[in-house]
Amino acid sequence: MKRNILIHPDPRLKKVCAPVADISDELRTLADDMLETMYDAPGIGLAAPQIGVLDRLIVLDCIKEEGEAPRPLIMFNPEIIASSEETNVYEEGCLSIPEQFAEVTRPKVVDVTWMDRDGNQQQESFDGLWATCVQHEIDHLNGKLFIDYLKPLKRQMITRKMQKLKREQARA
Ligand code: GNR
Ligand code: NI
Repeated sequence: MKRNILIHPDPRLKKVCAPVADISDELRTLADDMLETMYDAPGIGLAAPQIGVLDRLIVLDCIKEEGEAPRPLIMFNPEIIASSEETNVYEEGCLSIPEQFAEVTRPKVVDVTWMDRDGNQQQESFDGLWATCVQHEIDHLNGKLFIDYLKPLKRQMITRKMQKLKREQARA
């Protein structure tokens, strides 16, 4: 089932999310709904707080090449255990901040641990767009948005645009 994506500013997007204890059918359904919502958007990642659920759960699939097999990843309690000194700059966007883009600098390579859909512990090193995306998603679990990396004036400009968008949506 497709879920509604919250638009910034929303207090739920500023919360630190709670770790998941063990994986229930309810949580598996939630993860599947998040993947469906992400692919439909379309986006390359989605964090549970973006649909109003304050659990430490993210999904991602950064394969963008036409014809390449999809690689949906579901991560419960993802943790960055190592980050490279080398950084990368990406033009980031966010489904909770539609049509706004800005360059963000982040570590180029990150090692991440998480629990998968079957409750198995996983670890992998991510590079390039995958590394940017997984960091962007884990930030969401800590109440952080990509605009928090921007200069206050630019952040404020984007927030005002989003407030206007939400007012217009409420009237529609
Ligand atoms: O779809 C998305 N694209 C994207 C592009 C560059 C850096 C990060 C992202 S994540 C974003 C989806 C989203 O908002 N996830 O939280
Ligand atoms: Ni986002």
